[in-house]
Amino acid sequence: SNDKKVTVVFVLGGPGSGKGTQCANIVKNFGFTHLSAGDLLRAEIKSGSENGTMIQNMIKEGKIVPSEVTVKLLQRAMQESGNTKFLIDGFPRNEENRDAFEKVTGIEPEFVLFFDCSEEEMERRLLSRNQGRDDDNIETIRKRFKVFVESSVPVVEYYDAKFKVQKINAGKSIAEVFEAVKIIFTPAN
Ligand code: UP5
Ligand code: MG
Repeated sequence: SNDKKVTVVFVLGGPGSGKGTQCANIVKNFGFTHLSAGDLLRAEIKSGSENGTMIQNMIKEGKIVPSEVTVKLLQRAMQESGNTKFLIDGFPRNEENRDAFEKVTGIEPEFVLFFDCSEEEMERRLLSRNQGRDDDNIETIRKRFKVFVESSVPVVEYYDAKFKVQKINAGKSIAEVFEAVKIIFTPAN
């Protein structure tokens, strides 16, 4: 049938907090499929889609792409994966994203993994990443931080009020952060 139980964990945290890095570790150990909304949007730009130029301009400005675009990409990737367990990284970034995903897919997240990191540390990481991302320059980084505080933190607060947030101190080393992540994903018995 079409209604196998689907498990979704939203992975949130500021730009450079380590979402992608830790999701790769979780995949290796716990059998999830990792879907980075940002990676899906960047792939859409590369594919030459009709939305490509709009997406590219929004990413360059650190703005949040309309959810009809992002939700479609996520839904397609979920269907194509053949898996039932997903880490959705960097989404939902605002209330509109959250509402659209819930309405379109009918999925509520199991929990939200939230990587808490200082802006100083995130800025340091982003400026030394050197992967040629259009948005890893100081002007765009400042815009991304502002959008995170104004639009994405309220989403974390929404789930926190429902006791669904697992907060991790993401300012430590990659290995130390993963030790804390592992505890959350390891069944109690
Ligand atoms: N690093 C990682 N962990 C470390 C640690 N513990 N100690 C030291 N270094 C660490 O890590 C960043 C860098 O830090 C790497 O070099 C890593 O080695 C190192 P990474 O794991 O890549 O962090 P991540 O949180 O994934 O950072 P990213 O830059 O991807 O976060 P963003 O949330 O800014 O980017 P995303 O790709 O999600 O979105 C980009 C843009 O797309 C958004 O600004 C927006 O314009 C758009 N977007 C939407 O519009 N809608 C969406 O739904 C999603 C994105
Ligand atoms: Mg990322």
